[in-house]
Amino acid sequence: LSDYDLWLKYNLIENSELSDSYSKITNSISISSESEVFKNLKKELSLALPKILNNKTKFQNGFTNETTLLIDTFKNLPTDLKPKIQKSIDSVNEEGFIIKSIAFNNKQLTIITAKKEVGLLYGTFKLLEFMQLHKPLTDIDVVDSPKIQLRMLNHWDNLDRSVERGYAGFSLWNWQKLPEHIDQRYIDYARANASIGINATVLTNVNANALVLTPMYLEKVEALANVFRGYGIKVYLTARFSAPIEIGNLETADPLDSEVQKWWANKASEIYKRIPDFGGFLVKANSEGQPGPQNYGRNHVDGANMMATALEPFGGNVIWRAFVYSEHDDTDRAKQAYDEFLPYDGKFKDNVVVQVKNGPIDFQPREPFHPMFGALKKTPLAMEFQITQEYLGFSSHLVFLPKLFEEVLDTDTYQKGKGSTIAKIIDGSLYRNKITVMAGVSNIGTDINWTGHPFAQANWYGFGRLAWDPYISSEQIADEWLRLTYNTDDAFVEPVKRMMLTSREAVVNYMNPIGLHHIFDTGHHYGPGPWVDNLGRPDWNPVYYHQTDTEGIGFDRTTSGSNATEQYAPHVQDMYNDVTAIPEEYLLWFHHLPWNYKLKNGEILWDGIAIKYQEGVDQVKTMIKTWDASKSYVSEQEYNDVKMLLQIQLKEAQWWRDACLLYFQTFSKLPLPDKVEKPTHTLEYYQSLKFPFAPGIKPKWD
Ligand code: BDP
Repeated sequence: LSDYDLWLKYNLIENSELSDSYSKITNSISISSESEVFKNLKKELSLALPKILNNKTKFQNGFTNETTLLIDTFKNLPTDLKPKIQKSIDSVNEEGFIIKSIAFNNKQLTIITAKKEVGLLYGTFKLLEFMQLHKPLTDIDVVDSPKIQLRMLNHWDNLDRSVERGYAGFSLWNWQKLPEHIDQRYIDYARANASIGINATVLTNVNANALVLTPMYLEKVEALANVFRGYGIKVYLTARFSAPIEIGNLETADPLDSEVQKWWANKASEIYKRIPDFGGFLVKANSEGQPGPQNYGRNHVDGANMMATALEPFGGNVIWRAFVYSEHDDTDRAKQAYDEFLPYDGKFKDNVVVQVKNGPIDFQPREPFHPMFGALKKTPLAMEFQITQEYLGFSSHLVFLPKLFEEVLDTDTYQKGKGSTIAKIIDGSLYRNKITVMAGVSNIGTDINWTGHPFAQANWYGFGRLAWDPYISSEQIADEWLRLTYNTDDAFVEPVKRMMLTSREAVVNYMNPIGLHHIFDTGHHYGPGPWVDNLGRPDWNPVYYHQTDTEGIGFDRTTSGSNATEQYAPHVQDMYNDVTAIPEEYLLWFHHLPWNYKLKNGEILWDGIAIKYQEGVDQVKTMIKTWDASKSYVSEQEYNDVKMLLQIQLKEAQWWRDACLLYFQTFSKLPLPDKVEKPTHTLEYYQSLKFPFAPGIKPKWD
């Protein structure tokens, strides 16, 4: 099944001229080392080239041939070749690479070189990518480096192999068969990640189980780390704050207790004995019931720095999450993380990074950016995106997320004047922070196609590309992914690319238009539940977020309301506070407005909301048409798979539209505009819908 191969299809090139020119470049390959990384890049070439070019490749050490592909680290290149590359090599970082055609001693060389071996792996994948994209290679000159140091997947995988918010089957990690059995999946997972530059993986759920830190599991983690190392990927684990009690027999997990500190130091040293390049810990503390330093009257700095001290001798990092909101705090949930963390700016140790979700609530189809970005100037902040579609239709809906990621990364925080974009904060160029991280909550599982929806592969791919370079466009990503995955024919790529690029706005329109948010049904977060008002905490209820009444709709977060706007830079505050200046896509996030408020296009708010819901449905209908027209470019199975999923998406877009509009209408008491299709059921019907089963719910222990 080709779905399994992701974007590494290595389809045969039919154009013989192109194929011949590639063959000339690659039919003799010089490789000098037998290290793990070299073995892996050689394996990749041996797999890919015969498929792409339908011929055999010869590996040797040296370049006797007229044309040779020479793959070696810079320090191992022939001395008289080095000056030709010196300038380029000086300009790349430790993981960067160079691909260059050079005439040398009457031979034509194509050189892949780098400071470190991992760069050679990235360079090799790039060369193969260029071939699959049919780009010319004869005069190639590529100089490339990742702009972010840690390009990381966060798996929310439990030890029982269920995946929190996972919609693509079970966890890849087969703890029962590890360490002895190395599933081919682990290797293919590592290949896929390396091909897009992902270099770190957190194997376990942020709602952590301390057991993973016991020797029995560490042995298994070590086996995975041994596979991933050869692909440049470091392993991280989530650390449950109360582990010293649960698996260490201590009575406390107080970070200022010397026994606790010793326990973590010993644990770190035990882990590093097994995994010398272990990355460190990702920690969710004092959030949604997880234990943390506050249980002992301490704060985030006490907790994070204690773990950082334990990891420091080995070069490990603590990634401390900022996703906190307290049950004892009734301030607007959107404000709480900023309030809690701002006083700690500059107080964390050098090996601590604070990981912040892109928006202040929780991975909604659209949120304004998290106010912590740019506000903490002395603490490195990691971006946390969610690749798995918890609030975006799981793996049934086609939503191209790089469009969302790009919107966030391009946003200007104005925290250091105009041009203080989130991309510049994340890549460290704005505040010169030492550690830079972009994390994505993985959407991968045991499904044959890895991600449930075939197009969700593009979200994994796109996340990796943006973590490498947060400035590339979502359009470029869609274009490349389609060519690598399906077909290089422009007649296929252009319309399907447009379909992908509109899919994110479609989901916003049919779920949460004009700044609405968190109106999802309880627990599973799948369908609409704007009426839900009976959950334990006010800020778990949709009615808290849309604040609808007979007068109007929306959450007033301006100076007259919760004043969440004060957490942004003055320019952004002014824009968000001013109902005429705020981009309308954030309107109801920040403003409570009357039903007859006039939108920029002249529609009244009620009509505008209804028309957006309809537009979302219509966009899905267009997606279906586009896919139908693409039938001849993909296999029958690929065609049918996506076609069926799009039908689900249409049905559910209509469900969202009808359920939300019928509910809001009980307040607005206004008729639906003509353009909007009439609901097929009553509000009571939508309110009565129950899910017998939805995957990915939180585990029982928290
Ligand atoms: C929310 C999820 C929950 C996670 C939590 C987190 O609903 O399952 O545990 O975020 O990020 O989005 O910690």
